[in-house]
Amino acid sequence: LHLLNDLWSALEHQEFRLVYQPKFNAPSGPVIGFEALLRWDHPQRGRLTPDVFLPLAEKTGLIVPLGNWVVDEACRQLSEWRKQGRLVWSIAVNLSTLQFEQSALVETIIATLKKHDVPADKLILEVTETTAMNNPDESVRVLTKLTELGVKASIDDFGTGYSSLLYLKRLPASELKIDRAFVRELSRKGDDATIVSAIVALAKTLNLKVVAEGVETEEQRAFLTELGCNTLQGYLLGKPVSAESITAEAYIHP
Ligand code: G
Ligand code: G
Ligand code: MN
Ligand code: NA
Repeated sequence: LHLLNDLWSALEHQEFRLVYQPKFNAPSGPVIGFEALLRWDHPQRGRLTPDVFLPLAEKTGLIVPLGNWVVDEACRQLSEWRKQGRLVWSIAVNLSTLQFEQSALVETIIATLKKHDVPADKLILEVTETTAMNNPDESVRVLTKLTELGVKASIDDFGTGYSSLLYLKRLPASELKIDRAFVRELSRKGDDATIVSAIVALAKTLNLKVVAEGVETEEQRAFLTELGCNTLQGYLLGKPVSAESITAEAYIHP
């Protein structure tokens, strides 16, 4: 398809953008940071979401330079916010499997933090459970290096992969993100509530924070808080928006 040709030039032509979705302390606490989410402003097709082009980027290897651009741009934006006094905010970026497994990852992250003068503990790397468990020994090794520097790791889409609890215990992550699938149909009686409780109990045992994503209703917000989730993210609380509109909206917190 043409999309494949366009993909290669898109990075050079600066067609990629990041939007930012806020993360809040449960149940209604301050914004603690943002997740950066990639968009492609295609000159003919308009704004494209990652499901349309990320699989192509993975297959062609473009994901490595593109992923490096995401980390760079997110850190640049965070340093801008820090200059405006938003010193508590963290920034989370999603890493694809190929990006996570590139040999230069640790060096690239260190160089990017330094370039933008961002403290390591304000950067969260979101790695899906599936990525983390693809080569678990290597994941433990890489995440240990990164967390020793202060960088935080988040296990994304948790509950959709096949985690070895033995490895999960050894992974130096700081949070689990419960997949949206368990939040979507959450009700006080159903299985999903039991699953969320079990994930929260597991996280507590492993000393991990729990993030619930995909929070769309007040009922979900209240129940997820009751179940012990620490952090909430979802359309109810804030959609992904441009950096400009975050500055304008001014989520004001010390
Ligand atoms: O933003 P949206 O909800 O459309 O994201 C769809 C999927 O794309 C999610 O699984 C999300 O984690 C992933 N995604 C969004 N931005 C990035 C990115 O910068 N890098 C990688 N690897 N995945 C991303
Ligand atoms: O896999 P990951 O958690 O990185 O996916 C993030 C994706 O989820 C983003 O593309 C974002 O647009 C989407 N998202 C965030 N909050 C909600 C929500 O409340 N409902 C739905 N349907 N999607 C959401
Ligand atoms: Mn994510
Ligand atoms: Na997720």
